Amino acid sequence: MGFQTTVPFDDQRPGTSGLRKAVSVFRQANYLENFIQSAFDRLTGLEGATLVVGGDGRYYNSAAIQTILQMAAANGVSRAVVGRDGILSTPAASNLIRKRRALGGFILSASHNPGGPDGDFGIKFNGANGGPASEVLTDSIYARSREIEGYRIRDGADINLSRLGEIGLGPMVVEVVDPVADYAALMDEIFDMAAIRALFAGGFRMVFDAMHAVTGPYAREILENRLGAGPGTVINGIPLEDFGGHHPDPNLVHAAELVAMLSGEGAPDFGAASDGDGDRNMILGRDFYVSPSDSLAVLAANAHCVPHFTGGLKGLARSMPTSQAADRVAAALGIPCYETPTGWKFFGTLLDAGKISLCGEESFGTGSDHVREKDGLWAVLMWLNVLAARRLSVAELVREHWRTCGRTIYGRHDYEGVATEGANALMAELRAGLAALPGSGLGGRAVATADDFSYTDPVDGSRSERQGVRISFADGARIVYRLSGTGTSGATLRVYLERYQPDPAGHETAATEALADLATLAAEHAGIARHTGRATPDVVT
Ligand code: G16
Repeated sequence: MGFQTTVPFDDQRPGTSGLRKAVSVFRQANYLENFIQSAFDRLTGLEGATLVVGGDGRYYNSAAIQTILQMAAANGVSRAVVGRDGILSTPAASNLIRKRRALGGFILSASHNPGGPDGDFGIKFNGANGGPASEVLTDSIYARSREIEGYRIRDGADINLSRLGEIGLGPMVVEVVDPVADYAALMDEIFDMAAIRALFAGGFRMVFDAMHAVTGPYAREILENRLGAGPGTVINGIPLEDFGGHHPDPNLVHAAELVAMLSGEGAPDFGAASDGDGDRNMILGRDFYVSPSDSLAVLAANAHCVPHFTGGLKGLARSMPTSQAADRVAAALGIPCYETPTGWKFFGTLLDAGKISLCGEESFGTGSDHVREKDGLWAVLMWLNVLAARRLSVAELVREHWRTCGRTIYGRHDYEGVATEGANALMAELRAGLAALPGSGLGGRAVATADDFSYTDPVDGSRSERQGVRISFADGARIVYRLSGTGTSGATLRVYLERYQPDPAGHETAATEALADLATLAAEHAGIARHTGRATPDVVT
């Protein structure tokens, strides 16, 4: 055992989803150790506890895990459960924490951000419920990281993480487990696997793009081996340290290969993709894109087809910038719909308290009470189970939904890597102008309400302020502005646009066209070009 001195770091404040930085930042002397020891210092019950450790396999994953294990052993942890080769998707890690009644776990990933030596790395601590740590805990870890003077570490050789089984590491046992087994077993419990198998046996074809990220082995086992989807269903299925040089981000821009495969005559019936750590999802039908907001609404409306939900849904939740399509389903079902700040942790308290069964975000995240993270493959299986029960195509199912609940047309414009000063000035100006908006007109539209979203958690009473500027119009349209919490260079401005069409039949316009006026209005109102020097967004989804 050794005690090493360290230096406080002032840049270890976690963002929306843990600490995310360039690999070069993480590789500075003592940087990772500083964060891990700060977490250990702030956790209660560490002595004798079980910890889960794993990540998405990106560059620096293995080296970081070896350090964490030596530090865990030196800090009194009695068992570390690690995925083989250091691999665990984020939802699989959440499941393992819950199943093993662990104190929590470290999940190593920068999610959908690019990887490799010049890419990003990240780490977050998830607690005993399997979900991201509360803001109170992450703030306290951050505070500790600014005063810490040393860390405890064992001085030992790296251990072999490729062989399943138990290995002693000083006083601690390291248990290397199959990363897929427990997760696949959980999926078997939730879904009508026989119905999905019958769907594939009947000739239904799909493509799943694992984007050379963590879900490849999970998707092969579940879709190809267990459900009988044909070999080759999973593309880009081998996890690579640099994701093949791509952004492992399942959206229309970064999953362009999949989008092309799903278009035109002879295309498969269904397409899906997941991200770096396996918690995001994108859903496509033949020549048809399902926005994440619509996906949540359609799944909620059809959840009764899935064995896990036959007892009905307790409630729904969506992040504030996610469209209000889910609210309309909740109203029709007579159940509550909660609006939370961006960040999966806000769903955790609602799920733990049994207030909601399904939740989702516009940022390609959908999930339920089965774990405490969003879950990409689970969302794909939800769709497959619903399609198997309803025997409709993806497009037919969504259009049926629009006929019943109306169509909430949705789009997001991202301005990436803009100067932080300009982005902050833009938000400050928007905030300063909020009070004058309600009751006035903006671009010929009557403004109903305008505010900077704040949230009081209905379970633990915690308060989150300044979560994004939202302007709601009398006709149901909405513009939301917020700065991303997951970027690693400069600031990313996100502008979220939505319009409601109660009766879309016969005039189904493409979302970009239907939202064009609102997009211009949003850009002008915020002075985006003036503050950022950008005339157009980098990514439109
Ligand atoms: C993370 C959080 C999500 C959140 C997203 C927002 O996703 O887990 O709950 O919606 O960030 O990102 P931003 O702040 O950039 O809009 P992930 O998949 O990156 O872990």
